[in-house]
Amino acid sequence: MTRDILTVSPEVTEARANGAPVVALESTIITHGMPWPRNLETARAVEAEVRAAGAVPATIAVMGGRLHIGLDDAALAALAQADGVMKLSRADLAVALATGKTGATTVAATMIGAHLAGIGVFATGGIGGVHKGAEDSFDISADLAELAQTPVTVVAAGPKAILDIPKTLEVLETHGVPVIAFGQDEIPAFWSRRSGLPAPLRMDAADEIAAAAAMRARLGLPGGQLVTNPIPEADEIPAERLAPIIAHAQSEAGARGITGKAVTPFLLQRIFELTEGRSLDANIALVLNNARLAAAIACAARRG
Ligand code: PSU
Ligand code: MN
Repeated sequence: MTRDILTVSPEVTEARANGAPVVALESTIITHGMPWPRNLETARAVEAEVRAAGAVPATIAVMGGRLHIGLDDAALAALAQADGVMKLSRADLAVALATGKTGATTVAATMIGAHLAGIGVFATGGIGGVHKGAEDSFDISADLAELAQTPVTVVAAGPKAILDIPKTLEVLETHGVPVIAFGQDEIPAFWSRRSGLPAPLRMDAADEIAAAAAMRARLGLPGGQLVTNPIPEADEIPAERLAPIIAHAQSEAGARGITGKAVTPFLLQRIFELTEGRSLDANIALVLNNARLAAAIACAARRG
């Protein structure tokens, strides 16, 4: 049914046919989340990390009117350097495909692609959430509604500190999305291990996370799970150090009238500049860490 829409790479096709573990990866982090050339280096390193952990990586993107599940190195390199790539969320996916555009998938659109291809585990850096000031802007990422309806386990390093983390947790709870902290009692906050907020749920083992996803399916509950995996200690930036930098970037975004899809990329770029690149080093370390955990969950799901 989706054969005329999806282009599944030979490696992912083979893995799916053999029931081998596959981990989906998003592409917006490559095109809108990190600067060239470290975006490509990171995309390659994340794929290598998934392989080293015994799973097959499937980076997802829209190219030439098709939804690609698994990119070869040439496609990855082209995407990382392309100009004017669309940032695709649930709302944009059909338009981009129908009009032959090139687009990078956000967490929401990557979940849709993964599910269409039968992939149940996905690693990223951070998810979108409720932005600070959302009571005025109504800026709430479509990633949250996607987690409520599409059955994919998403491994992220927690909501970014540019978001309103308590409100993000409230929206997820309202929508019945399990928010699981891996190996600690507190929700991690992306660049920092701690947020000061207790996690709604805690799990300590990849096989239990895989079992929980399977149990959701048995119960007939729609939607996925959000696994928040703390950044390794050696790579974290303490929340106190980042807070004034984030506040500064946010007031600039407000003064320049940045809204909608442009907000997250603008803030990430300014925080990169204001931390002299430290935020990017941390971002890369946490994505690799998430790739390892996602691969372990995918391997456990296969055994389960
Ligand atoms: N986290 C990152 N870098 C990113 C993003 C998240 O570290 O580039 C992207 C993801 O693709 C996420 C999207 O789905 O930002 C959220 O965008 P918005 O807030 O516009 O929904
Ligand atoms: Mn938004």
